[in-house]
Amino acid sequence: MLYPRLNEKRALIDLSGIWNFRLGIEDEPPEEQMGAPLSQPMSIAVPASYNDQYAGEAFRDHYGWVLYQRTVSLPAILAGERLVLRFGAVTQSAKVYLNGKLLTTHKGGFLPFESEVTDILQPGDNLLTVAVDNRVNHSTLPVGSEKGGNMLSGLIPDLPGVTPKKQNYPNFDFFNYCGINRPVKLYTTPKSYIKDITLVPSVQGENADVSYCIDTIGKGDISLIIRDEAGNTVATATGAESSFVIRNVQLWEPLNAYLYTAEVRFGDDLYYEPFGVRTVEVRGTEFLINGKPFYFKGFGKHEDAPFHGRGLNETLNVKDIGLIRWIGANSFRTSHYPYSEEMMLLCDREGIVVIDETPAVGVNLNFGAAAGGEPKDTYKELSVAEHHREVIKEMICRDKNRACVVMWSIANESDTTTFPDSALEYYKPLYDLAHSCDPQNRPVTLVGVQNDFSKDKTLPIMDVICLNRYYGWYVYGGDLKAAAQALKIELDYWSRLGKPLMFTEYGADTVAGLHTVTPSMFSEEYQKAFYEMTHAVTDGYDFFIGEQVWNFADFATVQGIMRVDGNKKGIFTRDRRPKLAAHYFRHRWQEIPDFGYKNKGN
Ligand code: BDP
Repeated sequence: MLYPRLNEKRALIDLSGIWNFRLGIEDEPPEEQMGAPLSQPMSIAVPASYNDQYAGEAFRDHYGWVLYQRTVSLPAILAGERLVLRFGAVTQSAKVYLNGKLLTTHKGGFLPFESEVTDILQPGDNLLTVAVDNRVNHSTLPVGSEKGGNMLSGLIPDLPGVTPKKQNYPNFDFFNYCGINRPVKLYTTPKSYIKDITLVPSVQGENADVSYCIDTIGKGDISLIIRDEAGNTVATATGAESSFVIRNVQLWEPLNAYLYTAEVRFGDDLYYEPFGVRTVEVRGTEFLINGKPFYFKGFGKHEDAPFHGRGLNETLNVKDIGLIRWIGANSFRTSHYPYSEEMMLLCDREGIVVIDETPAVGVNLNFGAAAGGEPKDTYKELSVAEHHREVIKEMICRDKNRACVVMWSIANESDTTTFPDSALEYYKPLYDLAHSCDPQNRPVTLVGVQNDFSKDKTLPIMDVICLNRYYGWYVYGGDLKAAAQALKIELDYWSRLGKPLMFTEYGADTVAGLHTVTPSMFSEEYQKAFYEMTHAVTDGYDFFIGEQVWNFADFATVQGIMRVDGNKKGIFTRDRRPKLAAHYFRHRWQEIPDFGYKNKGN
């Protein structure tokens, strides 16, 4: 799916701003009300989560539906064009009404969707109403617990005479920020238009051979002009499916991005698609970018900030990329959902390496609050398989041309060991699907939870073994010696597999400003000692190809006894101040090259 862009042939109207808003109830609002202006509406900013925009539990802990509304009028100069209404992301699911009629629905809160409105928009004002449902349960991704209780607070007791408030019980450790989280845009195309562009670069010596496919609707001739960053034409091509050669290609490199632009014309339509040329390959125990063994230094992140919640915040995105450079990192994972298209485009420009993750988090009923009683076969109890396939397809379709994306993560911390055969049966087809959807055939992984790894049949089939490990925190907390021993036992186990392995999470909750002479849990000194211990072990393994710390910054979670004002495992605070460990990492990572850190045979 193409990102909406303004150019000589396409108009673009951003519908961001203050919309009318009303909190709804658990049940879906009746369809006949969708054509009427909201009575006594509140003001709400779009894009942003609604939860933190007003005080009170009604907002923060809202459960169920809310309504967003505004009028949209079409400038007469755009008459005759094809018109498309596009949502960057509405969390968790949306029903969109135009002038009271249902236009479209979308399930899943982290991927774009759009609808043609050419014959639906009337001259003058049109009433746009978006009904948004924030409920998470056994059929959504991320997964919500259905028994009550969240992963941080245990099960809610069922006592006669007590009526616990209706709320979401996220089976995941981040606040369920909801609403119109990404921009809403109206754009035009000519009647015959470019629907999608796929670019697949390969490198032959000094040159790049780029095969492409242009998906169009209607009639017209297709031509491509490829320009370098200075605007010089470096290649041309014609036809819907073919290839072109870029001589003396300038590669997209980590932290040293170079982007070409494909100027695609089809009949009267035009689209400029930026793209980088780089290769990605897993060979033996190495992860190669442009044929060189890459070492991941970076973070698991979140889209999370005060006031905006999970809403698009481009200032914060720029700030975070700046801090990633400052600290000497080169990469992050979009834990635990696909991030905004704006962030992905920024990473393409800035040379930040990304592991792109689906919203499949919480697919684990033997963990956190969902746990307890007899072990459950997660894959028999949840009904997320079809939706899981959809989010893999939608994410890869959206991000397939992004050079920054070097690997797909199809899920975070699923249960792969309680019923190992069920897990394998569930994930093998999803692994194959991700490969078959990606024209660039990037590596595919599933991020593994701390578990009885010797029982796991699913992680070993992945292209890279990605582990979230908390030796020294949830396991052997406060005993870093034992933690180091346990970590070593596990790495010895995995080293026999012959695949590259990296940490996609490891970390310790740390209260900024809490200092102790003798490192103890929650202090800044302990966080640093935790990382020193881990690296003393991981640096000894050649097949260990990356360290992504949990988390880049402190972030909001649901309330619970394990969290004081959110998750505090950030290397930066929520307002992006460095903790002690930030300076430790800056020192360490500036010494570790992006390529060749684990040279074989050393
Ligand atoms: C892992 C999850 C992550 C949590 C983290 C933690 O993948 O979302 O925030 O642990 O407990 O289980 O801090």
